[in-house]
Amino acid sequence: MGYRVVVVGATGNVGREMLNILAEREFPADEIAAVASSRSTGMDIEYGETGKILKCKNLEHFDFVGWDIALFAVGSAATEIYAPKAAAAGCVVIDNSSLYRMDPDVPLIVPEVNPDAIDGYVKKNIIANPNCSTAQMVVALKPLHDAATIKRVVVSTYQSVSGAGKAGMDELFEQSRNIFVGDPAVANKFTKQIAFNVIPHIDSFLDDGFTKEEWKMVVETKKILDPKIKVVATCVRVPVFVGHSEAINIEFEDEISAKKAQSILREAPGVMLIDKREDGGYVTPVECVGDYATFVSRVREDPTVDSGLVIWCVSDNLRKGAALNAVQIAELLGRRHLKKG
Ligand code: 11C
Repeated sequence: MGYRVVVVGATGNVGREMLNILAEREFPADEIAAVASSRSTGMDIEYGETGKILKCKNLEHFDFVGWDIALFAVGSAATEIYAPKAAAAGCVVIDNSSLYRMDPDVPLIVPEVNPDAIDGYVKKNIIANPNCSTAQMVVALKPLHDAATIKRVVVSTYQSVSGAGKAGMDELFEQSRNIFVGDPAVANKFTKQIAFNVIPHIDSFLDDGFTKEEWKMVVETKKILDPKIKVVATCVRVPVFVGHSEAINIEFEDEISAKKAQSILREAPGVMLIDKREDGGYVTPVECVGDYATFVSRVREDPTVDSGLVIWCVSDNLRKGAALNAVQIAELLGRRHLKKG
């Protein structure tokens, strides 16, 4: 006997990837429901490449009773209404929004980093999935933290437009086309032109001058990996469709050489080290699309601190940054708590 699984937000970028990944990994599901807002009711949705078509159901009227797991990929406003309903109906919610991430009664999980924290899900029947830029960073940092204890992280991100949903991808496409044909590059989704440009602003501004995206990288890293680690981030939107990149400066308590770090990262779960120190011997976002790994390249020692490294980290933000991590959480939940068969 398998699970009855709901994907909420099944027509969005992340929801579709959730369905693809559930199918790819042959998640032991007896039944899958694709659920979205009323606009999409009745729409045909592919269950990965299985050839199976799911008819989209209306979230407003969906009854979560009898369903085991719901993967939520909708905004915080809809999550706030429907996630507690699903959880109260006995369906465990794995939520991709930022709503519950910092709730002390909700575990925030990256399975390669803090799998044991999942046991806390029983308090609310909800598990949070981190922000995409945090997820890939903590996968890369975890093995290095275990080896030499990280004190401080300075990260600059290069985030793709798919992080802002389909509207972000459409805006990059439209603006690029308009610029080529001499039409105005109108900005709607982003605050400035994104085509052939970079924008140092993701999510809303906070009183201290940081953005919420930057704040999330700080607090989520502390919750998932270690509250003692200091993090400062600059998050930047770049004209890339899929794949977030990060330049990460890491300061350690203990000595760690670049060579040692490379050998640790080579063996680390979820990490793929591609670091040839030659032309093209590193990973760029277009190469990570559709992959599961968090890629690490350009590992080198930082000569400006006593013990420090600089790394380049790239991952598919819709996969490890969202849908894959959510499905891995569902797999972990199944192994530890919701055993079937
Ligand atoms: C972006 N990281 O690239 C964001 C998207 O808190 O889950 C995900 C926002 C979040 O725009």
